[in-house]
Amino acid sequence: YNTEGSAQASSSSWKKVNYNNVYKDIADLLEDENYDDGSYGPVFVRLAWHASGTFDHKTRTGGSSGATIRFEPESAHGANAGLDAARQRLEPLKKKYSHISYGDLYTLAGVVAVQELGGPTITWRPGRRDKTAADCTPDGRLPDAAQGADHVREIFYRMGFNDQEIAALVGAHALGRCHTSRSGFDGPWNASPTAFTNFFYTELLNNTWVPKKWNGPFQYVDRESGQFMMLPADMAFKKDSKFRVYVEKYAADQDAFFEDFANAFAKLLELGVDFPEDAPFYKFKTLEEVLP
Ligand code: ZEM
Repeated sequence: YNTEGSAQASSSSWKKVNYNNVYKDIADLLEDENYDDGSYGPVFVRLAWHASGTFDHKTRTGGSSGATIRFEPESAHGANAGLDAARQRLEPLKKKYSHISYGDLYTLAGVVAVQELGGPTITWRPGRRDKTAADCTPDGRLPDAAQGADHVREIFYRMGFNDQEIAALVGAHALGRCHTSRSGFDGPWNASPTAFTNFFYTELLNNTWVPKKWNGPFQYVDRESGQFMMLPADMAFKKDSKFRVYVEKYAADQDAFFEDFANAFAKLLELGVDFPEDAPFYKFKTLEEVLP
């Protein structure tokens, strides 16, 4: 991809792209039996989140506009380990749709993944403009999995989220897994890591989580099977009484989770973006809804 650090040329480039076609092409890239649990969906969601979650509302820096996650030093920040797999997978679409910005491509990939894996419809707008390597955010803006509720609040309040939104967003940990080669942590959160469900909350509440016995970083595994995991930061949502209210709500009510996640995720992907006034809102249909 563009490693020269050049920003996008024209402010109206975004108008030349058919985003319904991009949606379909991203959806076609999800499945790969040789990658992880068979889908790039989870790592696309993580890419969209890490491209966006650098936002600081006080300085109005960071966020998905700019797509500085593709440049060093940001791409090499510890939290972003492994996300090159997602960026490489999407790169052919940047070639095919030359007028799309990386910021739009990465955030749209998160939307496609959530929807195609069975999650809610995410309202999305185009018009992010790519920046240069000079605009990379400093290390430390994304959450540290080894820490607890105070740290999680500090990080997400900086983006402008409240406790309810934070608790809804972390439900994305129904998807995917931890990789020892990336974060150092190990394992999936549940038995269906390629389906968007409210299982983060049900597993968190219904299992007994015990420290994993290993030489790796401190994490939890479920006592019964030892196959599923929780990060220390995940456990904070069970221990913290204010977060726990939402965990219980979302465990009991998948529709409430889907609605709150859709709103919070759409907000995340728009943090710090100055959209063109005429940028339309899209609600994409899934492939299943479109195809006969
Ligand atoms: Zn995650 N996340 N995350 N997250 N995340 C990982 C994986 C995934 C935290 C975290 O440290 C980690 C949100 C919030 C938080 C996803 C989505 C979202 C991993 C494992 C870690 C360590 C990485 C690896 O080894 O590959 C922390 C501390 C969070 C705050 C409390 C939010 C918000 C997300 C989206 C809305 C997803 C989908 C994955 C799985 C990635 C994959 O490759 O399978």
